[in-house]
Amino acid sequence: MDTNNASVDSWEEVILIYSSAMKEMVTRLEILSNEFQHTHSYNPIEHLKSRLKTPESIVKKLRRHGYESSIENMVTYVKDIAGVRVICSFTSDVYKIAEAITAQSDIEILSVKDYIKNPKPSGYQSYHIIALVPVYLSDQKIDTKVEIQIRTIAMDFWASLEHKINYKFDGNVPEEIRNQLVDCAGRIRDLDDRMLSLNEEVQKANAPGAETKQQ
Ligand code: 0O2
Repeated sequence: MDTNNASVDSWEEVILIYSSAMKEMVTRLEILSNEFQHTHSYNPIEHLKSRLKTPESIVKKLRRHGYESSIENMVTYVKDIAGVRVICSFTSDVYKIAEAITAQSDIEILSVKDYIKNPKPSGYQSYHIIALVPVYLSDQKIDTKVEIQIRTIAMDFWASLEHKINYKFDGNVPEEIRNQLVDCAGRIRDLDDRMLSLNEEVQKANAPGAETKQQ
């Protein structure tokens, strides 16, 4: 990244804007979470994490895609400078949250990648949205990109271990371990499906009038 004074100033400004967009998205998700809890006595969000991409990681990504390190390139080509991760209990919750965020009229959805329906060859499963969130400054509105990754606890468990393994092997994970990870991802999918069915059965059994119907 350029380090002359003018650039450092705009770097700080850029980070302020991304950090504001990230906070805004977290607040929107917290509101949804509270509303679900209040209205349905049920919360589809287990927890939320947010992070700003480090300068090193931004530079690495730009290099990987063949771009020079500049603020302009970073704003144009790095779509996950501001990232929010939403961890849900069940796969159905992932889609509920995605739908609720997508429906917000002042958010523009730039792209959606459904790695749950179409997992990556690595086995990675998650639902990704790149959204433009309006950030209101004193004299202007800046639409800012935020990446939202939504997945289940089990998918997150897999992704975090796979990330650590990749880091340990510097990206060159031996084939045997890669195959095991793909196998684990399949088991996680089965587990998520079973947990969802189990939860639906319990919901049905506890629904008003269920006992009389069963008798
Ligand atoms: P980090 O360190 O998490 O920020 P892009 O590379 O973003 O320009 P791409 O590859 O189409 O374009 O984006 P994609 O597939 O939506 O992936 C974006 C992010 O998803 C990654 O960001 C990871 O966080 C996560 N991800 C994607 N594939 C995998 C995977 O196979 N395993 C794990 N553990 N995470 C994955 P970064 O910047 O690559 O990494």
